[in-house]
Formats: sequence, structure tokens, C-alpha cells
Amino acid sequence: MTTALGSGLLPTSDADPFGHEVLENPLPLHAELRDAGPIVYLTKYDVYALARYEQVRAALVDWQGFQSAAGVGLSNFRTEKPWRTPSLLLEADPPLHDAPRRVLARILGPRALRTLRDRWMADAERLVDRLLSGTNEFDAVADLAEVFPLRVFPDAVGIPKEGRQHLLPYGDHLFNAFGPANDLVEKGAAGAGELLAWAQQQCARPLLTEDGFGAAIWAAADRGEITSEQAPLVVRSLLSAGVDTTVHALSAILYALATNPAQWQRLREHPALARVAFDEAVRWESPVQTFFRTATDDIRIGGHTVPGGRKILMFLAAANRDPRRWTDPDAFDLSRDPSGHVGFGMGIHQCVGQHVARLEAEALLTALVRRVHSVELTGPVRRHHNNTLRAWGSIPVRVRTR
Ligand code: OVV
Repeated sequence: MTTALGSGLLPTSDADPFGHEVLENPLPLHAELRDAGPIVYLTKYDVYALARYEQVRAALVDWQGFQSAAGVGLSNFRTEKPWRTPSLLLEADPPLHDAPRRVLARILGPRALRTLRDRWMADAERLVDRLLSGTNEFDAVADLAEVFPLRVFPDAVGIPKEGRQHLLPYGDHLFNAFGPANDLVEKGAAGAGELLAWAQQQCARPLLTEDGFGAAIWAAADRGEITSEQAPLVVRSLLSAGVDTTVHALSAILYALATNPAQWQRLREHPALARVAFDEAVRWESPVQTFFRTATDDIRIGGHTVPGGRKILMFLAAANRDPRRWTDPDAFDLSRDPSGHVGFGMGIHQCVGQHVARLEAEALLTALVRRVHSVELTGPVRRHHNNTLRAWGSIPVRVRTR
């Protein structure tokens, strides 16, 4: 599948990173692309790919050379009309990117989240208590990973209760839409307009509660830190990036712990490892598998030139398991230091919501290890395929509570 046409020539691959076979298990392709060279040409989509840690990280931090404003999906905004108004965070470069980023970084920063911490810890305890009072067998996706973020995050943003069932389908389509127009995009296309319209309606000031992230964004507009035209788009970024990602990260942690009992015991003995467990799960699973950049101008990578305007696919997931960077990369191991992983990206676009996600995971894991002695799978697990997200559809588990 991958051929290096002699040394010095650009390695190529005919693989489809967005095909169902790869989405079911992307690890073999990731290894193949890493081993093919520092940069590989993907014939199916006429794009370049980076799968090694060194090159992925270098592209992420070089925002001048690798622009985001032409879109971070396959579609090139230089020549194609975006399906939604581009994000001021994700799909913008400095200077446009900077003020929205500054505003969100403060609103979602560790200091600002301190007031949420006790509430979310208590919410997680209640959720776990209620779940375990009914049964010791449940689906870790539908009954836990999807429930907790949907319980706490929309409230924290401050959107109305009504319509929240649209959040996951909106995110699922959005993340599919970063990939090619394949069957996954096709299946969401009919509902996409309505989902997007719904998401955008939730960002209007009168609909938002007075104490949430949404209201704080509008308050920043009042102070002139962003414009009032920008405010609803910044709120939209929270609804776009903050739900599916955390659900799939929590699913990944629960699967990792269910299949690595020694790591569960370690976490039980040291609940302060919850935050390490979260980052190790983000490294191990990479809930966001890939994003594209666009070469601003001709750029040299690994001895090859990518012409300006061309798309470059960064395999965050492959970088996060690159043996050139990580010892025993496929092991989910709470004794390693996962910092430096690129699961949240790196540089000026690095996930601005990561402290929120980490707090959600910490709250849920802390509540779980307090009650649960062991977790095991009880039946076949099922993946959920998405062009960008690594996701579980179902993780049936049994827990022992004494
Ligand atoms: C990181 C991310 C993913 C999806 C959407 C957005 C950001 C956004 O800003 O809309």
C-alpha cells in the first residue's frame, strides 16, 4: 500500500484514512505512515500527511507556515465555500484568532473553573450513586460517558434545556465534515442545516443564563474585547468543540481502565492520578484523530517541498503513539508522563477547553473509584465511526462495588 519510490522520492500511500476499515482500527495505517517517512503523499485525496511526532508537533506550532484559515478539514476555503461560517478559534489565524482566543482562555481557564469544581464533583457523585443503586451492569457510553458531559456542560455554557438532544448529532456531523464527502457526511447532510441553525440560535444573548460561559463571552463583547458580531460565534465554538470530544474522551478512559485492571487498581489507590489518567487516555486514544492545515506558502518538510495552498493532514493519533517519542506507546500506563502529547494540539490553537474537559474527567473518575472496586467488559464493544473522532458506540461493563 505504501511505497517509497527510492530514497529521496516522496513516499506515497493509496490508503483511505476515512474509510470504514481504517476507522474501525486505524493503528496499522498509522504505523505504516510513520514508517514510510517524515511526510507521505496520500493519492486518494491528493494531500500530504504527517504521522511522526516530530513533524506533527512542528506543524502544529508553526502557525505561520501551516495556516488554519483555509480550514482544518479536507475542504480548502481558498477555493470552496465552507458549510458553516468559519470558527474564529479553529479556522482563523492571527490576528483575527487572537482576541477570541484570549477571551475564551480566561473564561475557561483553571482559575475561572474553581467555582465549578465542587458542584461538578457533587454532580458526578450523584450520577454514579444513582447508576450503581439500580444495577452493576451498564453501558459505559450511553449510561455514563454521554450522560455526565450532557448534564454539566450545557448548564455551564448556559443554553436552554430544550433541544440539548441536538448537541451530539451536531458535533458528530461537524467532525465528519472535516473529512471527505463520504457516506458518513452523506448520512448527516439532510439534517445538518437544521442542526447548525439550532446551534447558532443557542448563542443569542437573551437565551443564555446570566452566570454561564456564554454570558461571560457576551460580557467580554460589552467591554470591547471582542465585537458583538464575534460573540455568538465564540459561543458556538463551545457547543461545537465541547460535547462530543469530552464524551469520547470519557469513553476512552472507561474502556482503557476496564481493559487494564492493574491501572484501575492504581487509580483506586491514588485518586489524585485522575488527571494523569485523563491525559494518558487522550494520548492513547486521541479522541480527535486528525486535523488538516494548509501550507501558507511553499514549505520544506522532511526534505520535500509542499507547494503553497496544499492541504496537509496531521495524524495526532499516530504522533501520540510514535515509538520514536514514546516508550511502549501502545500501553495505557498511569506511571508514564503523558504531557507533550498532541491530542489537544500544540501551540496557539491548543485546546482552549482542555481544563473544562479535565475537570469533567476528574469529577467522574473520582466519584467512580470511590464506589467501584473493579470494572470488566461483559460483551462485545462497538466502535462509532466518525471522520475525525475516535469513538465508541457501546462498552458494556460490569462493576463490583464491594
Ligand atoms: C476544536 C474545535 C472542533 C470543532 C469546532 C470548533 C473547534 C469550533 O471552534 O467551532
